[in-house]
Amino acid sequence: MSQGTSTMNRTDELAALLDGAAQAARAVQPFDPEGRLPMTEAYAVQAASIARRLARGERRVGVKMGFTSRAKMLQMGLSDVIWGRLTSGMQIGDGDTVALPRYVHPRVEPEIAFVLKRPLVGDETAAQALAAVEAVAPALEIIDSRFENFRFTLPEVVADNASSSGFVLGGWHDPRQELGNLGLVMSFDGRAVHVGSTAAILGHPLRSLVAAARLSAAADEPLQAGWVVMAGGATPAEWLVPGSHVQLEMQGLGNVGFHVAPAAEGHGEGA
Ligand code: OOG
Ligand code: MG
Repeated sequence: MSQGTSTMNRTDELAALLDGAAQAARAVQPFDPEGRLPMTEAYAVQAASIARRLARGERRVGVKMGFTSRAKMLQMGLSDVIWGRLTSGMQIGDGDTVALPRYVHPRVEPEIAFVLKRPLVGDETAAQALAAVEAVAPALEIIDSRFENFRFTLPEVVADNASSSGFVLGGWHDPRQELGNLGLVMSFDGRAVHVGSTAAILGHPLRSLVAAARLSAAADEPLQAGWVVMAGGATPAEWLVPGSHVQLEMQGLGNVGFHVAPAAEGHGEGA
């Protein structure tokens, strides 16, 4: 034992770095630009960074899936499905206003969310997964990579909780309806910026829920009743614009949206 030096291991160091970057809304340099960190290590960093949030009083509320659509894979240049952990501190109310200084370089993407009425153990079919769903809602995810220029390797983005930063849920609806090809429009100030379909999410968003159940169970954190699962972006993500109103309209499921506060004047960097 060496007194006076940090006893933190590499996993905890990286978790502290990323958690600190999220809290300070300040980007960090890539720490694994060659993508050499094993995925198990990357997920361990993610778990340790979430543990820091839970220690500050946030609650675990679910899972988010990433790179479940070709649009997102192409936009970010990565092709493996990943997942991240959602906490209560990330939820933004439908219709609320978000302040940009809270983020490094936020983007928004249209998703669909499930809330569970029963746990899922991880080897379910789509029909079995659907039977555990209490309700579905249109949802928006605010992603905010903690890496400079929103550029990262696969282990880096996994360690960074899949860029997860905020999520907004619309009204809940009965899941026993067509979900596999719902048209959707994401608009800024009433102008459509992306048009798509839930079919973009692994061909059917229930496949994303099945994957979430499998991956969570494999990580010894099986999906719980009451948890929310965000299925992944159906279109490319868009930069948030100061002073704008972001809205998602989804066929059969209604709208969800939020406001972006206008850029503050007279507040310099590092304020
Ligand atoms: C990683 C997160 C991907 C999704 O829905 O595909 C994601 C990123 O794009 O920064 O949330
Ligand atoms: Mg997403």
